[in-house]
Amino acid sequence: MKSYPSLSHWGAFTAKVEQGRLVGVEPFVRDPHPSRFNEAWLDMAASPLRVARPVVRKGWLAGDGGAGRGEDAFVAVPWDEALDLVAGKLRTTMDEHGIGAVFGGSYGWSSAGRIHHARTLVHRFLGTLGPFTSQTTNYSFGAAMLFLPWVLGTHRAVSSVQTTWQSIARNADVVLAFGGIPAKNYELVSGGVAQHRYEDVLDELRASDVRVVNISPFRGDIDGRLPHDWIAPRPNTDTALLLALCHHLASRNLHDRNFLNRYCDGYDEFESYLLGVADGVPKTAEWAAGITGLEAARIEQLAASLVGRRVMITATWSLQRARHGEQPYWAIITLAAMLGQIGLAGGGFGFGHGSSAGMGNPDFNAPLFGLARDDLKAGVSIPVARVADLLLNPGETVRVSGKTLRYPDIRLVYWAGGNPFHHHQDLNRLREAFRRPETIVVHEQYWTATARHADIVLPASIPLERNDIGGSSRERYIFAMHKACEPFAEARDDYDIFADLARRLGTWDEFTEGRDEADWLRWSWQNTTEALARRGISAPSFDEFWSKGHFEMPDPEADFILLERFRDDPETNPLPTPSGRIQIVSHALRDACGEEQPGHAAWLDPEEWLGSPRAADHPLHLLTPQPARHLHGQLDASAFNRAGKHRDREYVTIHAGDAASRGIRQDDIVRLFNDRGSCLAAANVTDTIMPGVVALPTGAAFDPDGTMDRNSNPNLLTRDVGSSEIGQGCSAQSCLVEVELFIGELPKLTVYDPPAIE
Ligand SMILES: Nc1nc2c(c(=O)[nH]1)N[C@H]1C(S)=C(S)[C@@H](COP(=O)(O)OP(=O)(O)OC[C@H]3O[C@@H](n4cnc5c(=O)[nH]c(N)nc54)[C@H](O)[C@@H]3O)O[C@H]1N2
Ligand SMILES: Nc1nc2c(c(=O)[nH]1)N[C@H]1C(S)=C(S)[C@@H](COP(=O)(O)OP(=O)(O)OC[C@H]3O[C@@H](n4cnc5c(=O)[nH]c(N)nc54)[C@H](O)[C@@H]3O)O[C@H]1N2
Ligand SMILES: [Mo]
Repeated sequence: MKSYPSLSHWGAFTAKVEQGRLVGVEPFVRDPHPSRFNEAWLDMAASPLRVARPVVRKGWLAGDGGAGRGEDAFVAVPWDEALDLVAGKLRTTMDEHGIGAVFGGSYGWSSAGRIHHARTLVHRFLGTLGPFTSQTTNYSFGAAMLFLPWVLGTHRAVSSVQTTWQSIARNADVVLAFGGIPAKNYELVSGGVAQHRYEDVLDELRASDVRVVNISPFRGDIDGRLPHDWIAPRPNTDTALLLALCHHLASRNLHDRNFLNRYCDGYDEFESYLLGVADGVPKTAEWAAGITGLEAARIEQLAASLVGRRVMITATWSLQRARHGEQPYWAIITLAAMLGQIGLAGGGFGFGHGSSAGMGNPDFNAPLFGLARDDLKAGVSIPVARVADLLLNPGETVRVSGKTLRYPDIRLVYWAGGNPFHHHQDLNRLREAFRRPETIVVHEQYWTATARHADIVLPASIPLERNDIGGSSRERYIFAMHKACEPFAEARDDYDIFADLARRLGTWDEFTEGRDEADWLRWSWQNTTEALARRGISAPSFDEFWSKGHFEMPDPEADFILLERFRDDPETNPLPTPSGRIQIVSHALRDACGEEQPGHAAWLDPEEWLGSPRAADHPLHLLTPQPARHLHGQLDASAFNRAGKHRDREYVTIHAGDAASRGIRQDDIVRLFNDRGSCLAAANVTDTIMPGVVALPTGAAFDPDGTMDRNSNPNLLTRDVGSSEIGQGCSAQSCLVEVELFIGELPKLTVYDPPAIE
């Protein structure tokens, strides 16, 4: 038996290989609480769902214009023929319509390894051909990414290092955790968890006696082992609750005027909205009660409990994956500013504690290098979540954070390392959008729904089948990833596929820079070594690193606290905003981002929520949290994940009262539906979710039958609309549905078998 170090987003491990086959997976010895997801490799490495050879859709060969996508059979073709077809189609598309007609945004998580990171490689390859159409921001925190620069000057408060848990535990009196601190999210981090620390975070908070408040529709968003209070506002109404907390402070003159004067801009204008001077509606606890469904007294109590205390306000990213998802974040910044503790240990705010492993870790800032090339600029770049709009509306415009983008006419779509039929909202609409282009090319390891909707599918290797270097800047270790097995069937590395295509298209030199995998590994480590040297940290030689399998980052000297330097000296370290301070009010945003934006944190109707007229027909608010037993659409088919399902359907969590009134009992199969579509799930009846709210995690593979999904993919139901003109982020969490008992024979799933290949 041979052993090879490797890495997934959910953790580092040693692959045990016998006669070329993976037979065991041992977690990284320095990971105190390894993820069980690793087990899934045992059946996923050589799963029947692996794409085995290049295939082309029959209808595409017959020139059906895309009509049969998602339904046709495929024909297997030799690699050379497949590459000729792809290169030929790229060439004719460029000749006839220009490279802007090629869409290569290719959003998705790809691999933990940085050299073989598929999405980076798509961009690098298409970039050698010219300014192709791409995607910016992300599904995770896209709304915040474009919003925060208006208020803080950059999006680092959501995209970069967060105030450490250690400093919060030591210094905070109260943690208000919007969206909680869900254990499941700590299973992984983009780039790979080195050490799962959720238990440590719980221990630190428990030991320090800090009062933790879970503000979320779901009690389980904080592990029961950490004593905490639970406050459950209706989904998408956090802004109203936050405004009422602000109102409590302002109306009693308990806000920190010194902080607001010295560090913020525009408070007085915001206050006139808050007190109702501007619109005649004071944002009182009574007012917020009508929106959030909480009792006014409870809101007053919560507000009073913050006064004179050191308060840390955290929010998960889910709050902003919603219609007007920018507003709760602005309201949090505003409340934190009124409390006056931004930049102090144990105070202020954080966006992402609770959303993935590594959040709140010490600032390791591990330097990792992949094959991105900034000199190969993309052309038009749309916010990721506007993908269906792009394909459906060529020539139309969209407003994004004060700019106008025109959607190019897309003829060819290229995807590698992502699964839009997992990640996008309103999949019936996406299906229609995916019928528009002339050609869709996908590299995949597995027969995902996206691969099934493509014209040419090229089989890609998995990390165990290639050498790489991986890690997350947030984690303590950088990892060597050794090739443990030969590629499955005819699978190839994305890098080699692109190199061969580049050769056909005359850009091989530019794409490869003359390097192969071995050269890139050394190049990457050399960059890491130099970056570390600039910080006075010495790294071992490549060979030493490679044979040891990991490199340990030293502990940073100080605890990271968000905006500490600004707090210490705002004159020397101003924020890159118009005022140099925190924009409690932004006239620039108001003027740039459409009529509905008042230019400060405000309650804006999210349209699909429990207080809207639409709730008459679809009275339940559907949340679509990240799945507890896998990563997005990945590992869905694994035995490990399927053991957590019931009759091969995902569980939907529903309140006992809502279940009883619909005649639904534990484990019953139910149908979730609205005007956009429907899917099936198994009922998990509980009182840990608030009445009126149901939660169906993402990730079940889309198995369409007309407009319904035989499986449990919640994106049949979610709404495909931008968060607002500010962020144009995804609004997955603003969605109303009805749930009913499913009667009849459970349809047979087809998506866990490969499609027909001739
Ligand atoms: N309703 C709803 N929808 C959501 C969300 C939500 O909260 N609610 N969350 C959103 C969020 S935050 C995210 S990040 C997205 C995630 O969306 P995605 O990142 O698109 O989801 P994954 O399933 O991780 O897709 C990655 C795909 O890349 C493939 N892959 C991995 N490695 C390689 C490789 O080396 N080469 C190639 N060619 N392929 C590879 C995998 O097999 C997998 O199919 O989903 C979003 N969708
Ligand atoms: N196990 C596992 N972990 C993951 C992932 C995975 O696929 N699997 N994906 C990773 C990725 S890509 C990302 S971006 C992060 C996402 O991280 P998050 O966005 O934090 O994850 P979610 O599970 O969508 O949301 C967290 C909780 O927010 C609550 N919530 C939803 N809407 C509201 C609301 O309106 N108000 C309040 N107060 N609470 C609300 C829900 O109850 C939910 O459980 O997770 C990462 N972690
Ligand atoms: Mo994400």
